[in-house]
Amino acid sequence: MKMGFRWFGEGNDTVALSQIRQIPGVETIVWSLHDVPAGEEWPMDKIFALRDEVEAAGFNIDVVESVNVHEDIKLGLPSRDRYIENYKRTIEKLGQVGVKVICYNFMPIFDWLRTDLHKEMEDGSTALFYEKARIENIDPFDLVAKINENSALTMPGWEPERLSHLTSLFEAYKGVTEENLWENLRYFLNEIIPVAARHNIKMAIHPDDPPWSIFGLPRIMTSQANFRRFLKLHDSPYNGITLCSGSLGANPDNDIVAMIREFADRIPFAHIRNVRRYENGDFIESSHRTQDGSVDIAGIVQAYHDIGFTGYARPDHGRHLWGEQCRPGYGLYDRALGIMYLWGLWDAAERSAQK
Ligand code: CS2
Ligand code: MN
Repeated sequence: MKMGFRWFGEGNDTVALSQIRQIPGVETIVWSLHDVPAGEEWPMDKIFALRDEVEAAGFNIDVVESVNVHEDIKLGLPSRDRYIENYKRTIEKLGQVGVKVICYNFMPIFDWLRTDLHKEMEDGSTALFYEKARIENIDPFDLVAKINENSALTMPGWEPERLSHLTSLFEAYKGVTEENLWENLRYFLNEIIPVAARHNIKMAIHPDDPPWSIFGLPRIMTSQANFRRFLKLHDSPYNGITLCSGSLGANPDNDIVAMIREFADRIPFAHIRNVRRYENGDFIESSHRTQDGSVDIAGIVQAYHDIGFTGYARPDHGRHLWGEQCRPGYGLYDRALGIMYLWGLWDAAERSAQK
């Protein structure tokens, strides 16, 4: 297991590379060019600049998260071919600087969705929280209208300046079914995986977060059965998964350990984090420790050890501790604690395997 840490770039992250350097065992910076819009080709000079900065700080740039997929590709519009060409050129360029894994997702409109970015926990820390009932009966067009009337009703991802964009995207997704999304994903994979293979880059799709349909939008990367289907859509070692235990773990039906064992040779990248689920379907992103949440992190690390996992891992979101001001979910302290927990479990597994 190789350990990575997500970093959003100088001026875009409250955490410094020099701080990450002091977390034991971190070799890889998980990075992206966050200012390049989805669908555009990444400029080589920016890639070089990022590489030089990260390497000078003592890390490698093996993992990119994410190269985002333009909505027209997910929608299967004729304009997708142009964006797919750009995507391929970005893969080629990342191959030139030695990138090994590209994480991406195929979620319509929203990436991860939460209702509260700073929900207070019993110990005074805050964490990302999802309130199911608040999302469940929302008609997106209705919500847009309400926020237009009263901007205090906004939710993360629904900031007033995004509303007109959101409205047209929701229009575009009307009538798009899960089967359409599968077909559009297959088309995309058939185009990009051969390019990734030529450059020895493993593509690793991230699960949908939460792993169920929201606002009536189709979502397909949600379960073990669907990941099985995904891997068969384009059967290549370069077509893999970012197995995110926290995203998948929001649904109690998902057995992450079973997924690790079944998909063992197709997981180039692991996101390992916990989530505490409540009876009513709400969940909160608890500490990485098994006892603090509903996901068996100890069992997960043991399973990775058992399969001889040599891929990349990172702690995923963390809580906000000790008054830290940071990007929601991406502070220094809790992710650093998470890494030490993961290493502890890993080393214990290593010891017991040697006996
Ligand atoms: C999130 C996502 O759960 C997560 O890892 O932080 O933003 C994730 O990075 C993307 O969905 C990957 O494409
Ligand atoms: Mn994740």
